[in-house]
Amino acid sequence: MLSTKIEKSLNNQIKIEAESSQIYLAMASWAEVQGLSGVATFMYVQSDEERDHELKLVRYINERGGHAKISALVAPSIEFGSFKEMFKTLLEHEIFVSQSINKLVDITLKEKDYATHNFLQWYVAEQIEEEAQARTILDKINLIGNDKGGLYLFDNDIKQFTTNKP
Ligand code: OFO
Repeated sequence: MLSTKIEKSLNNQIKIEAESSQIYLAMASWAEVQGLSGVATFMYVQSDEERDHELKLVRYINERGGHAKISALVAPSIEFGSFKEMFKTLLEHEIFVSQSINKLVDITLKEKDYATHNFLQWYVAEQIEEEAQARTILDKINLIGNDKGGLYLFDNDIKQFTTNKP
């Protein structure tokens, strides 16, 4: 059985994962309109993954006798300036999510909820991977600079990030 505090904190994380999915969907749509089809494909996959993270939490809360509550979401931005700025925003958002997961882990220890602590380890590992991926992509973008040919290749290459995932 989940304590009220843990249930509330996990429900808050559901909202964060759902908002992440919406943010990446908005990025996918923006990239598609810009003609960056590879970036759009990547972002559509990221959006789906965040929805999976949300569902995993919903199922866990209900399985442990709590009630996963689906709430209203903050609307994402619909313009992202340049694709470099968009990936910077993505990295900053992933860092924010990692901090939120860390706080959750901390609460589970204070509440002595070792089952939820164990459940959250998957999210800890996922955040390490997602932050590292965002940094790798930003490094590549910095290498390209303003080179149009480089951008074309980047847009093509980024699809591999979606197919190389375990
Ligand atoms: Fe939900 O994995 Fe990143 O944000």
